[in-house]
Amino acid sequence: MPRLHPDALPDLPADVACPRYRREALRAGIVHLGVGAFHRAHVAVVNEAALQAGGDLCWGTVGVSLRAADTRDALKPQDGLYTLALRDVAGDGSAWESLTIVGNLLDVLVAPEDPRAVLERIAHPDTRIVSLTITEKGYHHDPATGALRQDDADIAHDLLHPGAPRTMPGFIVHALDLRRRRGLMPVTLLSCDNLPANGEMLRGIVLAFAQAVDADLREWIERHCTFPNSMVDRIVPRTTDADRERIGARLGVQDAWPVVGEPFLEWVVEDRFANGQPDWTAGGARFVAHAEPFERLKLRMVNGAHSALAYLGAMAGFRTVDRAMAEPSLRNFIDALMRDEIAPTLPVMEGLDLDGYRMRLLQRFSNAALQHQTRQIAMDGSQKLPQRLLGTVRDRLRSNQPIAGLALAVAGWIHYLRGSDETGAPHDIQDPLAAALAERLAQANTADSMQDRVAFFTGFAPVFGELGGEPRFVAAVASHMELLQARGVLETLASFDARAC
Ligand code: CS2
Repeated sequence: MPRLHPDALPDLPADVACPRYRREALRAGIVHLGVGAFHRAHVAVVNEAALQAGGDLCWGTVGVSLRAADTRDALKPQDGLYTLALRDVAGDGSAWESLTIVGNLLDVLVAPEDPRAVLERIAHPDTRIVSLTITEKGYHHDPATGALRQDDADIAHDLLHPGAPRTMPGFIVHALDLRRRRGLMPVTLLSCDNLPANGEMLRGIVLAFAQAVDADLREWIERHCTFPNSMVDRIVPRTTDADRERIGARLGVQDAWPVVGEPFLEWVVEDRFANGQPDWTAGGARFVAHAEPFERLKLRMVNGAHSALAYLGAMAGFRTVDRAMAEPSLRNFIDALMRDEIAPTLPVMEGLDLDGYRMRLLQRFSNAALQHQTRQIAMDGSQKLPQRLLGTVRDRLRSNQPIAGLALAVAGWIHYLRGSDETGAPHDIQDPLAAALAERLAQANTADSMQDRVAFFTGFAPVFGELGGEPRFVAAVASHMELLQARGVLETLASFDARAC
């Protein structure tokens, strides 16, 4: 089968949407770090809509992979074109899919192959926005406090090697230094990761790194660059070979790396750009003055519930989120967790129908056309739990409210860390802190009582902060751990009492 390529566009089926703007005239106003599936199914798609609506052709994108060459290798022969497949289940239970060819990715740079090219791209006069989806661990921060980990070996490397960095802070700060020295315009640094106050956090990390490089540079960045907070939402499972085959068959050409997502999309961005921005409202984005309430809503409801479902679901042997949702006890638990424990901690937001938001989420999680793997969401728990579940726990402890469901979700993570599900199937613990967590767990398990084990484990400050010293939290997690270990997830859920802790 021939490859997807600009020359193949005229012959694609009529129901496949294709770029209508003059692609050959696009310039790269955006450099995107972390050009994975999420970016290609979210930010790039909204950006594409702005171009399709007649937006300025200065807003093409150069993507950067901070680690692997696979995305570049897949997309280069396709001249950067790829397919977005939006999937859902129709009323009759059959899966449907709409296909769009996305064209605003002009090039993909692979940072380890040529770090200088990445620095020069960020320092290019055309570059006006540097956006990021590098996942939580790409920030090299302490998950509990959000501060840059100065003890991190790669950060130490990047401070010493301005011409060949490895990390996001290294690339951004050293490239901004080039811009400053060359008298170029500042840029907007736009985090699109699932972190609370992601722009503020990115700012803190970039400024801390810059301070260690040169205090004047820090001041230049602080004065001229902006770091808007943003909330991003779309479920994007990992692309499978089955997706590649099905999409290729429909296109009549082979796409080596299409991306698959749900139809739902939200993007709320603070309107603080240092050097202009595309009209992303054409693709459904909203510009607001303060994104933090939206971020909190999303991280706690969508991601908090998602992680709870992933750990408990995976341990009960459910491979996909929709299968886990088809188990009534899990669905009811997730619904109750959102309604009774998470929603009451959220700020009042004008025009938000929180019940409707929750019902919609239950539907989104039940989308069987996505085949979203519970293990994919279970990854990197140490980086995800603080903003997804533990902030909510803290708020509820402070106002003396029950935390039984949240504690069960946290217990689900600890249960998952044992490395095999309840059917005996093993799973890898993929987490940047995996070694430290394994050590902590092994030591915890030498204690006599479950209470002491959980107290020791949750004493791990990089994840739990001070929470390990909260007797109510420890007792609640310990009582669920007893049940999970003795009887498993489904029986624990059957006897779950929301008022118990
Ligand atoms: C998921 C998110 O993998 C995960 O941790 O919870 O990627 C989730 O699908 C998105 O944030 C939804 O917007």
